[in-house]
Amino acid sequence: MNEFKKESEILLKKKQKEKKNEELLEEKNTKKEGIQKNEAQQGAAEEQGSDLKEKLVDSEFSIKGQCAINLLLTKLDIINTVFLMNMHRNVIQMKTGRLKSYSSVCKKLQKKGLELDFDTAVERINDLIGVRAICAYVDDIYKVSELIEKQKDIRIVKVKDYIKEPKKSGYQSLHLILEIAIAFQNGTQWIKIELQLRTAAMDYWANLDHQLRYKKGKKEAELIDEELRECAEVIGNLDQKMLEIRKKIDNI
Ligand code: 0O2
Repeated sequence: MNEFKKESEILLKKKQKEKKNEELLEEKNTKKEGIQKNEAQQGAAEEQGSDLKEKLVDSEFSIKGQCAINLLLTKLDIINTVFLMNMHRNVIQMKTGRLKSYSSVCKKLQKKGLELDFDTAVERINDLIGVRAICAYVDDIYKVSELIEKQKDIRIVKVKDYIKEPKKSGYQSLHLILEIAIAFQNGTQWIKIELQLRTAAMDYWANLDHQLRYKKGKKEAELIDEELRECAEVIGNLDQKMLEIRKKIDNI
């Protein structure tokens, strides 16, 4: 009897193991199918947007976009130099510019439920052309923004102050959606460009959050999301504290 019980237990364990393996295999295949489906959808969408690619990449638009980036970067350089002369410190610690990649444009249009065409992209996406400047302190962000707003060859389209009102994710930055005048072959052209201004601490946070955004939808990501929200609050408080200390030092 005991012998029989032992054999039944072994058989039961074997069956359980086989079932678990089958479940694992099924889960793996479903995941693979999901990835393949997403890739196929993305591929089809990008195919549909071939006119978009032609006009966006290596095009007149990208040349003008690069000019707008260079011009704004130079303006930021000048602003920093003026502050350096007056305050003896670098207000802008780092700056970069980029043209949004074709696949990011497709993803953003799809996310907004828009047609994959060039005119829609130019009209509805603010950051096709973008510059990011990292400032030392929160008040520096507003000083730089004030000087940018005063420039005669810059028009302010929209200001999004995610420092005063952080996003639900915890994201903090000041976004200026601008139009900048470029002297081109047949006269002046106004090019839309987004300037993101943030502190080094906000940038540190945003870079990590950006990595997580590619993993959204997974269970672990939700928990990390919450942790990141908490960190954003700590970073906001830290930026304020650092600013208070700097002001005290300025007054010595
Ligand atoms: P990527 O890959 O960084 O370029 P709207 O202008 O209102 O129609 P949009 O463009 O989503 O919609 O505006 P929003 O929310 O101001 O975001 C513009 C950009 O700010 C984003 O571009 C990001 O670069 C950055 N951003 C906004 N929210 C977050 C956030 O929660 N976390 C991080 N890390 N960055 C954020 P993209 O194209 O979404 O992304």
